[in-house]
Amino acid sequence: MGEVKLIATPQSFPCARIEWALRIKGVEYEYIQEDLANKSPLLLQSNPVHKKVPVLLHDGKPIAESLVILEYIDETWKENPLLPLDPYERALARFWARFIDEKCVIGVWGACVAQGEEKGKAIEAALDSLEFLEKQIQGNKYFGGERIGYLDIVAGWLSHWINVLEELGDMELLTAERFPSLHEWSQNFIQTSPVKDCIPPRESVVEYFSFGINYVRSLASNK
Ligand SMILES: N[C@@H](CCC(=O)N[C@@H](CS)C(=O)NCC(=O)O)C(=O)O
Repeated sequence: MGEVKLIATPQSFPCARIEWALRIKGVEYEYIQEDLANKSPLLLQSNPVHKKVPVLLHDGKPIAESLVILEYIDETWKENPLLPLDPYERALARFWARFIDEKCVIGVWGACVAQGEEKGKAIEAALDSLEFLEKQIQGNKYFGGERIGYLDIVAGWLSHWINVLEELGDMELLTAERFPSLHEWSQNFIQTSPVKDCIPPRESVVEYFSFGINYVRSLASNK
């Protein structure tokens, strides 16, 4: 199995993705908590390009970017597969994973930080992206079918972190009325094991995001 270490920050959902995957696989790992305000030499050496968490160290070899790490974990530890086995289904899962990060995460974050007349448009854009996920999950318990898979892990931030962004951005996005299937999925997902065992306390996520949101808003208002 080799030595597995995870450089991570508890409030970060890309990092939570990796913890969920390792636990689903039953892989033991050492958690190395990173202080993003004072990045460690280990993080800077392990991810010199982006200087971000998460980084997985497998026998000392670093792998960065949560989607890449998830695929590495799935290929390295075969039990409880995360990606579908069929090549076409795998391609679709990768497509939607990129959609989630490039459209949904960016869209919800954009709506959260937007102010003034930009706000309404930004919220509509985020809702449009979530609409696609609603269609994907309709009729299924999980994106992975009957059990949690790769896409559930990638979309997992919709089960906890989005609520904080809604509160801080003074907006409602993932409501049961507008997105009944996605909302139900998000409630189920967060209650499953091992997901529920690595969810950061809400107040700590509020504090974590508040810093970034205030910073981005201050840049926008100084323009
Ligand atoms: N695309 C990356 C995003 C990672 C990311 O944004 N990490 C944040 C924490 S959630 C970080 O390390 N931020 C530190 C910085 O930007 O300096 C992934 O999926 O791993």
